Amino acid sequence: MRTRAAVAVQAGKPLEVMDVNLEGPKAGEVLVEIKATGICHTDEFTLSGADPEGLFPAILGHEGAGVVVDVGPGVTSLKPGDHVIPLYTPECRECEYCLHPKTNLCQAIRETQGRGLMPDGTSRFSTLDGDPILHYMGCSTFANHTVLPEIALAKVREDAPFDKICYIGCGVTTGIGAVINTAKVEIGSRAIVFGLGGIGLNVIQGLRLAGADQIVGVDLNPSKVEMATRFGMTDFVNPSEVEGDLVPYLVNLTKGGADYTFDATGNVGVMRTALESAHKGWGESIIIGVAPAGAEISTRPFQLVTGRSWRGTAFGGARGRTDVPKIVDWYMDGKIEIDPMITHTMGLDDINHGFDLMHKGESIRSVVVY
Ligand code: NAD
Ligand code: AHE
Ligand code: ZN
Repeated sequence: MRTRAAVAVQAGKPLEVMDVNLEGPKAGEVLVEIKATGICHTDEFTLSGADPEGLFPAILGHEGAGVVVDVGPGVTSLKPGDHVIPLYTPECRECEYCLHPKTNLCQAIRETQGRGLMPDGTSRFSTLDGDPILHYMGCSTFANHTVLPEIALAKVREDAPFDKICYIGCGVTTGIGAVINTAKVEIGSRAIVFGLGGIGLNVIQGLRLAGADQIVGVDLNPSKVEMATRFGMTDFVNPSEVEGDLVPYLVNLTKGGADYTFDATGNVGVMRTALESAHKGWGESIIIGVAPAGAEISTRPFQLVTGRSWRGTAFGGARGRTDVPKIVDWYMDGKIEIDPMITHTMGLDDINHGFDLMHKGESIRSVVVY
Protein backbone atom coordinates (compact mmCIF):
# COMPACT_ATOMS: atom_id res chain seq x y z
CA MET A 1 0.00 0.00 0.00
CA ARG A 2 0.93 3.67 -0.13
CA THR A 3 0.99 5.87 2.93
CA ARG A 4 2.10 9.37 3.85
CA ALA A 5 5.19 9.83 5.97
CA ALA A 6 7.71 12.40 7.16
CA VAL A 7 11.07 10.98 6.05
CA ALA A 8 14.40 11.83 7.69
CA VAL A 9 16.41 11.88 4.50
CA GLN A 10 19.67 13.09 5.99
CA ALA A 11 21.02 14.10 9.41
CA GLY A 12 20.54 17.76 10.23
CA LYS A 13 17.96 18.34 7.48
CA PRO A 14 14.22 18.99 7.95
CA LEU A 15 11.92 15.99 7.50
CA GLU A 16 10.41 15.59 4.01
CA VAL A 17 6.72 14.71 3.88
CA MET A 18 6.00 12.33 1.00
CA ASP A 19 4.08 9.26 -0.14
CA VAL A 20 5.94 6.01 0.54
CA ASN A 21 5.33 2.34 -0.13
CA LEU A 22 4.53 0.07 2.80
CA GLU A 23 4.52 -3.72 2.50
CA GLY A 24 1.85 -5.60 4.45
CA PRO A 25 2.53 -7.49 7.69
CA LYS A 26 4.54 -10.73 7.52
CA ALA A 27 4.36 -13.55 10.08
CA GLY A 28 4.09 -12.19 13.62
CA GLU A 29 3.61 -8.61 12.37
CA VAL A 30 0.78 -6.11 12.54
CA LEU A 31 -0.22 -3.22 10.24
CA VAL A 32 -1.27 -0.17 12.27
CA GLU A 33 -2.91 3.07 11.19
CA ILE A 34 -1.25 5.71 13.34
CA LYS A 35 -3.79 8.30 14.50
CA ALA A 36 -1.48 10.57 16.50
CA THR A 37 2.19 10.84 17.46
CA GLY A 38 4.15 12.99 19.86
CA ILE A 39 7.53 14.52 19.01
CA CYS A 40 10.08 13.52 21.65
CA HIS A 41 13.52 15.05 22.12
CA THR A 42 14.98 11.66 21.16
CA ASP A 43 13.57 12.11 17.63
CA GLU A 44 15.42 15.43 17.49
CA PHE A 45 18.57 13.78 18.93
CA THR A 46 18.57 11.22 16.09
CA LEU A 47 17.61 13.70 13.37
CA SER A 48 20.44 16.02 14.46
CA GLY A 49 23.04 13.32 13.78
CA ALA A 50 24.04 13.01 17.47
CA ASP A 51 22.74 9.43 17.81
CA PRO A 52 25.46 6.80 17.29
CA GLU A 53 22.70 4.45 16.14
CA GLY A 54 21.12 7.03 13.80
CA LEU A 55 20.55 5.74 10.26
CA PHE A 56 19.16 7.49 7.18
CA PRO A 57 16.90 7.60 5.29
CA ALA A 58 14.47 6.58 8.02
CA ILE A 59 10.97 7.27 9.26
CA LEU A 60 11.39 8.55 12.82
CA GLY A 61 8.75 8.82 15.57
CA HIS A 62 8.22 6.48 18.52
CA GLU A 63 5.40 8.05 20.59
CA GLY A 64 2.24 7.00 18.79
CA ALA A 65 -1.25 5.56 19.11
CA GLY A 66 -3.43 3.98 16.47
CA VAL A 67 -5.68 1.19 15.25
CA VAL A 68 -4.83 -2.29 13.97
CA VAL A 69 -5.68 -2.59 10.26
CA ASP A 70 -4.36 -6.07 9.45
CA VAL A 71 -2.40 -8.88 11.08
CA GLY A 72 0.11 -11.32 9.59
CA PRO A 73 0.09 -15.12 10.03
CA GLY A 74 0.48 -16.34 13.59
CA VAL A 75 -0.65 -13.15 15.33
CA THR A 76 -2.93 -14.20 18.17
CA SER A 77 -3.18 -11.30 20.64
CA LEU A 78 -4.42 -8.57 18.27
CA LYS A 79 -7.11 -8.22 15.59
CA PRO A 80 -8.21 -5.48 13.18
CA GLY A 81 -9.93 -2.64 15.04
CA ASP A 82 -7.93 -3.01 18.25
CA HIS A 83 -6.50 0.25 19.64
CA VAL A 84 -2.76 0.07 20.26
CA ILE A 85 0.30 1.97 21.42
CA PRO A 86 3.61 1.05 19.71
CA LEU A 87 6.43 0.01 22.04
CA TYR A 88 10.06 0.82 21.33
CA THR A 89 10.81 -1.46 24.26
CA PRO A 90 8.84 -4.58 23.33
CA GLU A 91 7.73 -7.30 25.73
CA CYS A 92 8.07 -10.83 24.31
CA ARG A 93 7.54 -12.44 27.75
CA GLU A 94 9.97 -15.21 26.77
CA CYS A 95 13.54 -13.89 26.51
CA GLU A 96 16.11 -13.98 29.31
CA TYR A 97 15.48 -10.27 29.95
CA CYS A 98 11.68 -10.52 30.09
CA LEU A 99 12.02 -13.42 32.51
CA HIS A 100 14.43 -11.48 34.75
CA PRO A 101 12.67 -9.45 37.47
CA LYS A 102 15.17 -6.58 37.38
CA THR A 103 14.82 -5.28 33.81
CA ASN A 104 12.28 -4.23 31.20
CA LEU A 105 14.83 -4.35 28.36
CA CYS A 106 13.36 -7.16 26.23
CA GLN A 107 16.10 -8.16 23.77
CA ALA A 108 13.99 -10.34 21.46
CA ILE A 109 14.30 -7.94 18.48
CA ARG A 110 16.83 -5.34 19.73
CA GLU A 111 19.56 -6.16 17.21
CA THR A 112 17.44 -5.73 14.05
CA GLN A 113 15.56 -2.80 15.62
CA GLY A 114 18.88 -0.98 16.09
CA ARG A 115 19.62 -1.48 12.38
CA GLY A 116 16.27 0.03 11.36
CA LEU A 117 14.88 -3.32 10.24
CA MET A 118 12.05 -5.68 11.06
CA PRO A 119 12.99 -8.93 12.87
CA ASP A 120 13.45 -10.77 9.53
CA GLY A 121 16.18 -8.29 8.59
CA THR A 122 14.22 -6.34 5.97
CA SER A 123 12.35 -3.04 5.85
CA ARG A 124 8.65 -2.71 5.05
CA PHE A 125 9.06 0.93 3.88
CA SER A 126 10.42 2.10 0.52
CA THR A 127 10.30 5.16 -1.70
CA LEU A 128 7.94 5.19 -4.68
CA ASP A 129 11.10 4.38 -6.72
CA GLY A 130 11.61 1.24 -4.63
CA ASP A 131 14.58 2.36 -2.52
CA PRO A 132 14.40 1.05 1.06
CA ILE A 133 13.60 3.45 3.91
CA LEU A 134 14.56 2.33 7.41
CA HIS A 135 12.33 1.91 10.46
CA TYR A 136 13.20 3.77 13.69
CA MET A 137 13.12 2.40 17.24
CA GLY A 138 10.88 -0.32 15.81
CA CYS A 139 8.00 2.17 15.60
CA SER A 140 8.21 4.80 12.80
CA THR A 141 5.15 6.70 13.99
CA PHE A 142 5.86 9.64 11.67
CA ALA A 143 4.05 7.55 9.04
CA ASN A 144 0.27 7.35 8.78
CA HIS A 145 0.61 3.56 8.57
CA THR A 146 3.41 1.40 9.95
CA VAL A 147 4.19 -2.26 10.56
CA LEU A 148 5.35 -3.57 13.95
CA PRO A 149 5.96 -6.96 15.52
CA GLU A 150 3.05 -8.15 17.66
CA ILE A 151 5.32 -8.10 20.74
CA ALA A 152 5.86 -4.35 20.24
CA LEU A 153 2.21 -3.31 20.60
CA ALA A 154 0.24 -2.65 23.78
CA LYS A 155 -3.50 -3.14 23.39
CA VAL A 156 -5.37 -0.30 25.08
CA ARG A 157 -9.01 0.61 25.82
CA GLU A 158 -11.02 2.03 22.94
CA ASP A 159 -12.50 5.09 24.67
CA ALA A 160 -9.09 6.73 25.24
CA PRO A 161 -8.27 9.67 22.90
CA PHE A 162 -5.38 8.95 20.53
CA ASP A 163 -4.13 12.54 20.54
CA LYS A 164 -3.45 12.31 24.29
CA ILE A 165 -2.53 8.67 24.94
CA CYS A 166 0.14 8.72 22.22
CA TYR A 167 2.26 10.53 24.85
CA ILE A 168 2.10 7.37 27.00
CA GLY A 169 4.13 5.71 24.22
CA CYS A 170 7.21 7.48 25.59
CA GLY A 171 7.21 10.67 27.71
CA VAL A 172 4.51 9.91 30.28
CA THR A 173 5.64 6.33 30.91
CA THR A 174 9.33 7.27 30.96
CA GLY A 175 8.91 10.07 33.49
CA ILE A 176 6.41 8.42 35.83
CA GLY A 177 8.09 5.02 35.45
CA ALA A 178 11.52 6.42 36.37
CA VAL A 179 10.01 7.38 39.73
CA ILE A 180 7.78 4.38 40.40
CA ASN A 181 9.63 1.47 38.73
CA THR A 182 13.29 2.54 38.68
CA ALA A 183 13.83 4.72 41.75
CA LYS A 184 10.88 3.32 43.74
CA VAL A 185 10.59 6.66 45.52
CA GLU A 186 9.21 6.50 49.08
CA ILE A 187 6.60 8.82 50.63
CA GLY A 188 8.25 11.90 52.14
CA SER A 189 11.32 11.85 49.87
CA ARG A 190 13.20 14.92 48.66
CA ALA A 191 13.94 14.97 44.93
CA ILE A 192 15.57 17.13 42.28
CA VAL A 193 14.54 17.01 38.62
CA PHE A 194 16.95 18.47 36.05
CA GLY A 195 15.16 19.50 32.84
CA LEU A 196 11.48 20.46 32.92
CA GLY A 197 10.52 19.37 29.40
CA GLY A 198 8.25 16.59 28.20
CA ILE A 199 10.02 14.00 30.34
CA GLY A 200 10.98 16.04 33.42
CA LEU A 201 7.39 17.21 33.95
CA ASN A 202 6.29 13.59 34.04
CA VAL A 203 9.00 12.82 36.58
CA ILE A 204 7.50 15.63 38.67
CA GLN A 205 4.01 14.19 38.19
CA GLY A 206 5.35 10.77 39.26
CA LEU A 207 7.02 12.25 42.34
CA ARG A 208 3.76 13.82 43.40
CA LEU A 209 1.97 10.49 42.92
CA ALA A 210 4.66 8.80 45.04
CA GLY A 211 4.18 11.32 47.85
CA ALA A 212 7.51 13.16 47.71
CA ASP A 213 7.71 16.09 50.16
CA GLN A 214 10.15 18.28 48.26
CA ILE A 215 10.34 18.40 44.44
CA VAL A 216 13.02 20.78 43.18
CA GLY A 217 12.97 21.59 39.45
CA VAL A 218 16.10 22.83 37.69
CA ASP A 219 15.96 24.40 34.23
CA LEU A 220 17.66 27.18 32.30
CA ASN A 221 14.33 28.19 30.78
CA PRO A 222 12.11 30.04 33.29
CA SER A 223 9.06 29.66 31.05
CA LYS A 224 8.81 26.06 32.30
CA VAL A 225 8.07 27.14 35.89
CA GLU A 226 4.32 27.58 35.58
CA MET A 227 3.67 24.10 34.19
CA ALA A 228 6.12 22.42 36.58
CA THR A 229 4.46 24.11 39.57
CA ARG A 230 1.08 22.92 38.36
CA PHE A 231 2.39 19.33 38.31
CA GLY A 232 3.90 19.46 41.81
CA MET A 233 7.26 21.28 41.76
CA THR A 234 7.84 22.89 45.17
CA ASP A 235 11.08 24.82 44.42
CA PHE A 236 12.59 26.13 41.18
CA VAL A 237 16.28 26.75 40.51
CA ASN A 238 17.62 28.47 37.40
CA PRO A 239 21.33 27.54 37.27
CA SER A 240 22.12 30.78 35.44
CA GLU A 241 20.95 32.71 38.52
CA VAL A 242 22.99 30.74 41.06
CA GLU A 243 26.29 32.33 42.01
CA GLY A 244 29.10 29.81 42.37
CA ASP A 245 28.79 26.04 42.22
CA LEU A 246 25.29 24.60 41.78
CA VAL A 247 25.97 21.45 43.84
CA PRO A 248 26.37 23.07 47.30
CA TYR A 249 23.38 25.30 46.51
CA LEU A 250 21.17 22.27 45.81
CA VAL A 251 22.58 20.29 48.74
CA ASN A 252 21.73 23.19 51.03
CA LEU A 253 18.24 23.58 49.52
CA THR A 254 17.48 19.89 50.09
CA LYS A 255 18.97 19.91 53.62
CA GLY A 256 21.95 17.66 52.91
CA GLY A 257 21.21 16.44 49.39
CA ALA A 258 18.24 14.84 47.68
CA ASP A 259 17.12 11.26 48.24
CA TYR A 260 16.60 11.02 44.49
CA THR A 261 17.79 13.10 41.55
CA PHE A 262 16.78 12.70 37.90
CA ASP A 263 18.52 13.93 34.77
CA ALA A 264 16.04 14.71 31.99
CA THR A 265 18.35 16.93 29.91
CA GLY A 266 20.82 14.54 28.22
CA ASN A 267 23.69 16.88 29.19
CA VAL A 268 26.59 14.98 30.79
CA GLY A 269 27.64 18.01 32.87
CA VAL A 270 24.13 18.13 34.31
CA MET A 271 24.31 14.38 35.00
CA ARG A 272 27.38 14.98 37.17
CA THR A 273 25.62 17.77 39.07
CA ALA A 274 22.64 15.45 39.55
CA LEU A 275 24.82 12.68 41.00
CA GLU A 276 26.72 15.02 43.29
CA SER A 277 23.59 16.73 44.64
CA ALA A 278 22.21 13.36 45.79
CA HIS A 279 22.46 12.76 49.54
CA LYS A 280 25.68 11.31 50.96
CA GLY A 281 25.16 7.76 52.17
CA TRP A 282 21.99 6.89 50.24
CA GLY A 283 21.13 9.33 47.44
CA GLU A 284 20.30 7.79 44.06
CA SER A 285 20.68 9.59 40.75
CA ILE A 286 18.70 8.33 37.76
CA ILE A 287 19.87 9.13 34.23
CA ILE A 288 17.00 9.45 31.78
CA GLY A 289 18.49 11.84 29.20
CA VAL A 290 20.32 10.43 26.19
CA ALA A 291 23.68 11.98 25.39
CA PRO A 292 25.37 12.59 22.03
CA ALA A 293 27.87 10.19 20.45
CA GLY A 294 31.22 10.50 22.21
CA ALA A 295 29.87 12.16 25.38
CA GLU A 296 30.88 10.47 28.64
CA ILE A 297 29.93 10.92 32.29
CA SER A 298 32.52 11.47 35.00
CA THR A 299 32.74 12.15 38.72
CA ARG A 300 35.19 11.43 41.52
CA PRO A 301 34.77 7.78 42.54
CA PHE A 302 34.63 9.14 46.11
CA GLN A 303 31.09 10.30 45.29
CA LEU A 304 30.09 6.64 44.93
CA VAL A 305 32.35 5.38 47.72
CA THR A 306 30.42 7.67 50.03
CA GLY A 307 27.12 6.05 49.23
CA ARG A 308 25.59 7.80 46.24
CA SER A 309 24.56 5.59 43.34
CA TRP A 310 24.18 6.25 39.65
CA ARG A 311 21.50 4.42 37.72
CA GLY A 312 19.73 4.67 34.38
CA THR A 313 16.31 3.93 33.00
CA ALA A 314 14.82 3.24 29.56
CA PHE A 315 11.08 3.67 29.03
CA GLY A 316 10.77 4.21 32.77
CA GLY A 317 11.46 0.55 33.48
CA ALA A 318 8.01 -0.26 32.10
CA ARG A 319 7.06 -3.62 30.58
CA GLY A 320 4.99 -2.18 27.79
CA ARG A 321 2.29 -4.72 27.02
CA THR A 322 1.60 -5.15 30.75
CA ASP A 323 2.07 -1.60 32.08
CA VAL A 324 1.00 0.73 29.25
CA PRO A 325 -2.71 -0.30 29.33
CA LYS A 326 -2.69 0.41 33.09
CA ILE A 327 -1.20 3.88 32.54
CA VAL A 328 -3.93 4.58 29.99
CA ASP A 329 -6.43 3.62 32.73
CA TRP A 330 -4.70 6.00 35.18
CA TYR A 331 -5.17 8.79 32.65
CA MET A 332 -8.81 7.93 31.94
CA ASP A 333 -9.52 7.67 35.70
CA GLY A 334 -7.95 11.10 36.36
CA LYS A 335 -5.03 9.75 38.42
CA ILE A 336 -2.55 11.42 36.07
CA GLU A 337 -2.86 14.41 33.77
CA ILE A 338 -1.69 14.63 30.19
CA ASP A 339 -3.74 17.30 28.39
CA PRO A 340 -1.97 20.46 29.69
CA MET A 341 1.43 19.13 28.62
CA ILE A 342 0.31 18.81 25.01
CA THR A 343 0.89 22.44 24.17
CA HIS A 344 0.69 22.16 20.37
CA THR A 345 -1.03 19.96 17.78
CA MET A 346 -0.46 19.99 14.02
CA GLY A 347 -0.92 17.99 10.85
CA LEU A 348 1.87 15.87 9.37
CA ASP A 349 2.65 18.56 6.76
CA ASP A 350 3.65 20.90 9.62
CA ILE A 351 5.77 18.41 11.57
CA ASN A 352 8.96 20.47 11.14
CA HIS A 353 7.22 23.30 12.98
CA GLY A 354 6.96 20.93 15.96
CA PHE A 355 10.74 20.51 15.89
CA ASP A 356 11.18 24.30 15.66
CA LEU A 357 9.00 24.79 18.74
CA MET A 358 11.15 22.28 20.64
CA HIS A 359 14.37 24.05 19.57
CA LYS A 360 13.00 27.37 20.77
CA GLY A 361 11.86 25.86 24.09
CA GLU A 362 8.29 27.00 23.38
CA SER A 363 6.51 23.63 23.55
CA ILE A 364 6.27 20.84 26.07
CA ARG A 365 4.83 18.25 23.69
CA SER A 366 3.80 18.80 20.10
CA VAL A 367 1.46 16.11 18.79
CA VAL A 368 0.91 15.35 15.12
CA VAL A 369 -2.66 14.27 14.40
CA TYR A 370 -3.21 12.36 11.16
P1 NAD B 1 12.74 18.60 26.13
O1 NAD B 1 13.50 19.29 25.07
O2 NAD B 1 11.25 18.69 26.14
O3 NAD B 1 13.23 19.07 27.58
C1 NAD B 1 14.57 19.24 27.95
C2 NAD B 1 14.58 20.32 29.04
O4 NAD B 1 15.92 20.38 29.57
C3 NAD B 1 14.23 21.72 28.52
O5 NAD B 1 13.23 22.30 29.34
C4 NAD B 1 15.55 22.47 28.59
O6 NAD B 1 15.37 23.86 28.84
C5 NAD B 1 16.24 21.75 29.77
N1 NAD B 1 17.69 21.88 29.76
C6 NAD B 1 18.54 21.72 28.71
N2 NAD B 1 19.82 21.91 29.12
C7 NAD B 1 19.77 22.17 30.44
C8 NAD B 1 20.77 22.44 31.43
N3 NAD B 1 22.05 22.47 31.11
N4 NAD B 1 20.36 22.66 32.70
C9 NAD B 1 19.04 22.62 33.03
N5 NAD B 1 18.06 22.39 32.13
C10 NAD B 1 18.42 22.16 30.86
O7 NAD B 1 13.18 17.06 26.04
P2 NAD B 1 12.39 15.77 26.57
O8 NAD B 1 11.50 15.25 25.49
O9 NAD B 1 11.83 16.08 27.92
O10 NAD B 1 13.61 14.74 26.71
C11 NAD B 1 14.58 14.93 27.75
C12 NAD B 1 15.71 13.93 27.60
O11 NAD B 1 15.24 12.61 27.87
C13 NAD B 1 16.29 13.87 26.18
O12 NAD B 1 17.70 13.64 26.28
C14 NAD B 1 15.60 12.64 25.60
O13 NAD B 1 16.31 12.11 24.51
C15 NAD B 1 15.59 11.74 26.81
N6 NAD B 1 14.62 10.64 26.84
C16 NAD B 1 15.04 9.46 27.38
C17 NAD B 1 14.16 8.40 27.53
C18 NAD B 1 14.58 7.12 28.15
O14 NAD B 1 13.87 6.12 28.03
N7 NAD B 1 15.70 7.08 28.84
C19 NAD B 1 12.84 8.54 27.06
C20 NAD B 1 12.45 9.75 26.51
C21 NAD B 1 13.35 10.80 26.41
N1 AHE C 1 20.70 5.08 20.31
C1 AHE C 1 21.25 5.88 21.38
C2 AHE C 1 20.54 5.67 22.70
C3 AHE C 1 19.08 6.05 22.64
C4 AHE C 1 18.41 5.58 23.90
O1 AHE C 1 19.01 5.44 24.96
N2 AHE C 1 17.13 5.31 23.78
C5 AHE C 1 16.32 4.96 24.94
C6 AHE C 1 14.94 5.42 24.67
S1 AHE C 1 14.82 7.14 24.41
C7 AHE C 1 13.18 7.35 24.10
O2 AHE C 1 12.91 8.63 23.86
C8 AHE C 1 16.28 3.44 25.13
O3 AHE C 1 15.25 2.82 25.17
N3 AHE C 1 17.42 2.87 25.30
C9 AHE C 1 17.56 1.44 25.45
C10 AHE C 1 17.88 0.80 24.14
O4 AHE C 1 17.98 -0.42 24.09
O5 AHE C 1 18.03 1.55 23.13
C11 AHE C 1 22.72 5.60 21.57
O6 AHE C 1 23.33 6.33 22.36
O7 AHE C 1 23.23 4.69 20.89
ZN1 ZN D 1 11.00 9.41 23.49
